This record gives sequence, C-alpha cells and structure tokens, in this order.
Amino acid sequence: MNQTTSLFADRGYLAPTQWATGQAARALTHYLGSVYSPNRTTLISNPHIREAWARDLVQTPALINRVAGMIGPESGVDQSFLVIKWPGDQTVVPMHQDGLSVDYELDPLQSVSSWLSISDAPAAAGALQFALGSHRWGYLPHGFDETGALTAHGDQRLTDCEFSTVPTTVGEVLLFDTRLLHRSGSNSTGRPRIGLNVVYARRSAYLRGSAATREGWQPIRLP
Ligand SMILES: O=C(O)CCC(=O)C(=O)O
Repeated sequence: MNQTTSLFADRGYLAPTQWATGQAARALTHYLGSVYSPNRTTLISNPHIREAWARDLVQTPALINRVAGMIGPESGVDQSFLVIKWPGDQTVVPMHQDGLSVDYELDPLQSVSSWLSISDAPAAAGALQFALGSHRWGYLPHGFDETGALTAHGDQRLTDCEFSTVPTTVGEVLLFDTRLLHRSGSNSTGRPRIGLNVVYARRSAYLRGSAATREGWQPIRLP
C-alpha cells in the first residue's frame, strides 16, 4: 500500500489537491456569485445535468483522472450538489455519509466522494469537517432533519464523535470515502463560501438502487 492509499484507508480522505489553478477557479467563484441570489443559502441538486459550468466541472481532467485511478475508468457521476453559504449565513450541513439515502446505497470500494472548493473555505466560512476514521464504522442509519437535510442518527458513536476541520483554498478538491461522516458549519466571513460535492461511482456500485434510477447518473469521459 503506498502512502496515499494508506492515508485514505486510515483517516478516510486524501489531502487537498488542485482541480484548477486559483485563477481559473476564481473566475467561477465570481460567475456563481453573480448568477445566484444571496437572499438565502443556495442548495442545488445535480447542477451538472442542467448547467454548463457544472457539466464541465464534473469532467475536469485533473479530477476524473484521479477518480479513474481510484475506482476505475468505467465510472460515472452519481450526483452533484452545489452549496453557497452567503456572508453571515447561519446554515449548517449536518453530519452524514454520501454513499446512501432512502433509495440507494453505494459499494464504498466502487465509489468515491469529492468536494470542490469553488471559493476559499477557511474554518470561519464553513469548511468541510470530517470525523476521521468513521468510514470504518460502515454505513449508519440516516433520516431527514427538520430542514429536510439528510443526517446520520441512531448510533451511540455519533454522540461523542469528533470532527476535524479541513480548510481549503479556491481550486482545491478533497476526495473521501463515501462512508466518511462529514458536515460543515456556518459562514461568519464577509465572502460567499461556494462548494460542489460530486459523488462518482461505477455502474456496478449500487448495492441498493441502480445507476438507471439516479437522476444525476452520467458516465465520465476520460481525456
Ligand atoms: O458544501 C457543504 O458545506 C457540504 C456539502 C455536503 O456535505 C454534501 O453535499 O454532501
């Protein structure tokens, strides 16, 4: 096992790498900051099937080459999710795992989660937080909270589980296990915090559900 593989196996995520140069990524920060309205938290499911910027982003060569190296070239996008936390936005994303919901479950060895930092995401802006090693607990029960957000519950280990904050800068991407518990806090800075979560999976990854029933499923095209 090389160092990268063993880090992924131990703590459940890889150190951030670049999906784009800061300059290219900042152009997208400005674009998204101008097209969406700052009235309330922006939450958009599967933008890659409707919007050109997201269609390009999920196919970014620097990202999909790594994904293909981890789960194989015959993979696709399972889902994407855009979150913009506007300045002073109190919204938090509760702890959850990306590889399951009521209607599907992904084999963690045939799927991988990613989170693309489309703006800087320091701790104060609501950076991603991981419960290191929690992927080894397997999938936990999930339900929807009062805001409609998917959240893990019903396991004693959730009560005292600790989260590590992983600040990122614009143009970086985090790759993590689809069982890794993660969450994010509010944005107390004066700038929007923009991130795109993309889950990649092989067609054969579906332990429940199938690629055919996933709204966002789309094969990746390697360069
Ligand atoms: O952007 C965030 O703050 C978290 C997004 C996330 O965890 C998800 O979409 O699964």
